[in-house]
Order: sequence, then structure tokens, then C-alpha cells
Amino acid sequence: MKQERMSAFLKNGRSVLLAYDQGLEHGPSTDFNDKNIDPSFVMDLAEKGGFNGVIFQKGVAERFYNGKVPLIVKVNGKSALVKGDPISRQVCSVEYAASLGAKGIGYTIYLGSEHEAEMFAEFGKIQEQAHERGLPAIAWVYPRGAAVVNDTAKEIVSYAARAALELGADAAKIKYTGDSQSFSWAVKAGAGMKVFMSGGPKAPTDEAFLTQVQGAIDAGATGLAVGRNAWQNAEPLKMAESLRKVILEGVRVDKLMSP
Ligand code: FBP
Repeated sequence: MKQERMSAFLKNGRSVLLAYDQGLEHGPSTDFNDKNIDPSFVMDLAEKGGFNGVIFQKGVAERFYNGKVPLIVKVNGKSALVKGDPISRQVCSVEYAASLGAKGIGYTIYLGSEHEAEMFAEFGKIQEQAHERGLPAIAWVYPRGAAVVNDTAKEIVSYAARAALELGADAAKIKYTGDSQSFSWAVKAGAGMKVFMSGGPKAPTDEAFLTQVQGAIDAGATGLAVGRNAWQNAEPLKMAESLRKVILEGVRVDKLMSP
């Protein structure tokens, strides 16, 4: 049985992580406004919102991480500008991430991309280096590229979870399939590895987003790694509180929403 390397990020076995690497992944004009373009706003939200972890690229961690919330450093990255099947290469060593205070190492794998083998190999090394330091390796597994038709289908999302398990990830961040029953197959495919639902673009209403989160939790997910649905929200602290209630305290969304 694996030692629980994710414990720094867990409360009652569950977790709500705040992701803020979209500036590199999508570009600042796609996702940011005057407030959330400032990384200190997000660092502050992570702390005041009671998040169980915050996810930064190394440059943001170097300048803005304040040590108040456990840190995950994403050690690979790519921009949205390059065309063709995606590849995201390592931009930060495990050693350097640890020196910044990281308690977890994040890495994105584009499953199904023609460059998948390179990301598998790189993640393999990173996972071993992270484990040597007792740190968890957290894989964002996003099926993507010409070979992937529907990246939220049950079969492909469960494949993402299983790939993460077999590659030795301590936790996987995967897209929601759209309903709890199909997502539970992905959780099963993870065979005990921690599974996090990935937030995605801002949902039309808070209730719509929280209902997805509820579905993931009902399916057995450990929690959520959320970016835009938290820091793009007009009331991010209120959203953070709702997420804590649903994920960490087991409050049902209909109860939460009823006046
Ligand atoms: P969101 O909650 O904003 O979707 O953030 C989760 C995340 O995985 C980020 O860590 C990452 O930057 C982004 O989604 C990648 O998005 P995309 O699916 O467009 O590549």
C-alpha cells in the first residue's frame, strides 16, 4: 500500500485546490480581469478562502507565494499559441520546486497526443524524483490531440485516470464527464489514487458549477482543483465557502442553495 504523500493537501480525506497557471496556459487576455491578473489577489484568496493547496508555476511562486497555504508547483507548461498536437515540457526541476516550498509536484500529460511518449518519460523521472523527497506527483491528465474525439467521454476520462495510476501518480486531475455515474467509473479506474475534478471554464451559475462538483464527490472523487470558477467569480470568497461546505463538510448543494 502506498504511503499517503498527499496528506499535506487533505482535510477529512478531501481537498479543494486553487489553480492559477492559466496565465501561461491560456494567455492573460483570455481569462484575467483587472483584479485576478494580480497573483497576490489569488494568493490572498487561497489563504482567506481556506483552500487546501495553491498551484503556481515557478515564476509566480518565486514572487508571490507567501507560505500560508500548501504549494503545488507545476513543473511543465506550454502556451496556447502553438498549433498541432500538444506537448508540454519540463520548465522547473523537482529540486527547485521543493526549494520554493512545494509540498507537491504538478505535471500535465496530454494523453493521446502524438507527443505523449515524451511527456510519459518526463513524468516518469519527475515522479521518481518527487518520491525520493517524499513529495506527491500530481498528474493533470488531459486527453488531447487529433486522435481524441471527445475529451469528456466516460471511456477517455477513465483512461486518463488509469494512465495516471499506472504511471505512478499520487493524484490525477481529470475533466468531469458530465454526470456522477460515468465519473465514478473514472474514480474506479484510479483504484484508490486520489482523483480531482478539474474546474473548467466558468459555469453559467454558481449552482450549475456546484452541482458538477457534487456529482464528482458523489462519484468518490477526493475533491476539486479549480481556477476560473473561483477567481473569476464576482464573490470568490463566497464560492470558496460553498466549495468547502460541499467538498469538505458533505453539505448537499440543494441544502446550500435553499434560502
Ligand atoms: P480551471 O479550473 O480554470 O479550468 O483550471 C484548471 C486547469 O487544469 C489549470 O490548472 C490549467 O491552466 C487549465 O485548467 C488548463 O485548461 P485547458 O483545459 O484549457 O488546457
